[in-house]
Amino acid sequence: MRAIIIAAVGTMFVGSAALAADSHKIVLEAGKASVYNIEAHVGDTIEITHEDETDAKHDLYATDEAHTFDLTGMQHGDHYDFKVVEPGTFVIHCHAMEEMKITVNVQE
Ligand SMILES: [Cu+2]
Repeated sequence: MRAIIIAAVGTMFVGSAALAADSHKIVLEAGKASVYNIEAHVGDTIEITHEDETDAKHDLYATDEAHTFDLTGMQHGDHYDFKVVEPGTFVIHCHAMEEMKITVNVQE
């Protein structure tokens, strides 16, 4: 699974490179996410890190047209970074936990 995540990161970084871009961390820990709302700008990076040592599964995915990924099988220690490339709002869901929804609001 780790190799698949790294390969996906490679393609996601072909987005626009904005100056002074921020990064926003989502840490998966103790059965939950560290944030459920992210305010970002185009060119910012979202960094998802799996640090959960419980049995909770975090198979995060997003189906937004401009921000699509599926991290099914993510394991402790894995991480996935991607750039937000389009303005708008999308939600990162978790296949394993219906209540886990992280809203990302992207402005120009
Ligand atoms: Cu989860």
